[in-house]
Amino acid sequence: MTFGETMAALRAHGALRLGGSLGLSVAGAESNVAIGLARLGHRVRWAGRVGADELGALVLRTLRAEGVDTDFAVTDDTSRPTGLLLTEPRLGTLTRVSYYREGSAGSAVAPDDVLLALASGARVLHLTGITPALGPSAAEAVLAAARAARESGVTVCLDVNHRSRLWTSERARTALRPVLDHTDLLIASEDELPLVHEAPGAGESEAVHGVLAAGVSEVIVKRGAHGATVFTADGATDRAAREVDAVDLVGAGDAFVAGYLSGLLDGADIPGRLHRAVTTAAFAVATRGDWEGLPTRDELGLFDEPDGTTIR
Ligand code: KDG
Repeated sequence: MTFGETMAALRAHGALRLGGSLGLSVAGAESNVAIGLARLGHRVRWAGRVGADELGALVLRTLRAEGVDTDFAVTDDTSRPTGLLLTEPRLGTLTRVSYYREGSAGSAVAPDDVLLALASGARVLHLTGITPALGPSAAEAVLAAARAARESGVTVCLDVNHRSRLWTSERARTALRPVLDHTDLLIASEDELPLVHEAPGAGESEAVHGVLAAGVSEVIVKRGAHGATVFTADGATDRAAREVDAVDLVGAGDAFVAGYLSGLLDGADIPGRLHRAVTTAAFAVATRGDWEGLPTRDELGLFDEPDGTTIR
């Protein structure tokens, strides 16, 4: 299960200040992971708050259509709206994101919302470092869920997912530190590692070993086009990325997480989880949208087909 803020997403085809048409979809790191897992055939629940508005209805309808369980999602009965995000492609695969999410329903997610959802059963709880940046009750919800999950033997996965538009590195470090005490799997990109390891100037290996020593059992470092490495007490496992023509990088990290957790839920070993993770990430990179191009289980093998194949 997972929870976080899912927003309406308006996607421009060019510079926003020039106007023109926008495509309406939904976006949220945790729901991207939920959709990725549902497409791969896993049972997955998303909790969180949406506004009592049409965009909230769009979020819930989209998640349900993708096979994600939204039974514990809350429609906020105050005037808080569903959050909004705008994206504009600026230069090749460089995308600019603008948020309209302050005071949103999603940012008001509270411990009770998510503890109920967790109590109905889960093998894995997936959290991101975006949620605690949204406000005090969202930060409490993350910590309470991580603690409750750990106590009941649910595997806790935390993706650092630093959003510098939402908070500073210092605030992120302070909020994530206690969550780390209840985390089994930590996922971070190379530049996010310093956020979870305090020693100033520490290199990657020192940071990873510090996190492992603090009780995290797997540290998964994402290296974008250079693949990923998983560190455990037994050593490191590297995996190259799959080669694709990149068209849209947004959502690639979430796709990676969906693939990794899918492998974990299937009982795959670390190389098997990494293989699935780089495959789902490659689908996200090669297609437009944060989650729209994610593969179903049947489609995972498409990457092994020769270029130019037509499936008839
Ligand atoms: O990882 C992609 C997400 O960034 C996107 O879907 C929106 O959750 C989002 C965020 O907060 O940026």
